[in-house]
Amino acid sequence: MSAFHCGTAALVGRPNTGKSSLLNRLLGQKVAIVSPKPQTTRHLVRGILTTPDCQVIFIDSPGYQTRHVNPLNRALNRRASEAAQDADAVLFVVEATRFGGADQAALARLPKDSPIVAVVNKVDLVKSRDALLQLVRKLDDEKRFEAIVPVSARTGKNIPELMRVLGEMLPEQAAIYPSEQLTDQDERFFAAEILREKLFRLLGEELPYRCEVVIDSFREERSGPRGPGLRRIEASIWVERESQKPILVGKGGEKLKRISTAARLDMEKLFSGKVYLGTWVKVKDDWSGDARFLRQLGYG
Ligand SMILES: Nc1nc2c(ncn2[C@@H]2O[C@H](COP(=O)(O)OP(=O)(O)OP(=O)(O)O)[C@@H](O)[C@H]2O)c(=O)[nH]1
Ligand SMILES: [Mg+2]
Repeated sequence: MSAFHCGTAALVGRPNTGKSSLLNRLLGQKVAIVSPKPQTTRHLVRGILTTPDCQVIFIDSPGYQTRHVNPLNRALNRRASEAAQDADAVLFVVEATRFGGADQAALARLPKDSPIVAVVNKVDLVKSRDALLQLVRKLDDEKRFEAIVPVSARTGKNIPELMRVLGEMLPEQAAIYPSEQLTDQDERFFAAEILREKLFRLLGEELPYRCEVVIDSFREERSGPRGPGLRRIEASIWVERESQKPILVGKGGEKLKRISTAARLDMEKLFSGKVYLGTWVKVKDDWSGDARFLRQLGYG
């Protein structure tokens, strides 16, 4: 019988390459938020996958970016670097349709001695085999990768091959977590993430970047004879200007209601129970440039 492998694997790369989608596909369940907009991920999200051969603790990270650099962006880049630094293996995720300067900048930030797999995601979008081969060759020229694995988070193509390659790169040791455990982060964390995903999906191009979610209270009522307990969640959505508030709230509160309802339904699915979600919109001038406020939010 071959030895069991267990360790951490960081998902890194420039924004929007599909790191979070890939984590969800690998786990077979949605834990990381996803949107068509770049810079959706702001927190390190941990997802645990146990197979008969290995246990991988995946760490999804914010896309490394060089544009619009403010204190928030710098904190996010730091987080991505830390995730790579601390991991046993790195999954460097690029899009199958391009490998450019932004990818190279992200690659240059990775620790010199980490084992790295280049994950070429979104192969479902590739029209010609030649174009894909060319991209793989370009990656190979970097001479940084233990392996180059084309996959699709959308269709699931080649995910077992990625797991096979990755498992062998992790240290030989027993599992750290019970095999059924999906994450070690709490429901409060995921509640904030789910609400932030809805802001990214249901607001325009700019406003999501001006929003931050803070869970002010999370209480689980005991289950009783009338059924399982209700989770009572109160959340603040911070925006940067008074003028952004009415856009987020919408006419007659309609927009905020849509956002809150979508978030509540997703929370109920993930937590397998009823949720009451109260949301308040608050203003903190230019919060994404305010180092003190960022520290309070945990951006360190
Ligand atoms: N066609 C296709 N689209 C994908 C695939 N994987 C992800 N996407 C889409 O790419 C977009 C970005 O996906 P995310 O998973 O949020 O990307 P990310 O790398 O986590 O982005 P950041 O957190 O912003 O760095 C979303 O619209 C996804 O639906 C794939 O395999 N094929
Ligand atoms: Mg992401």
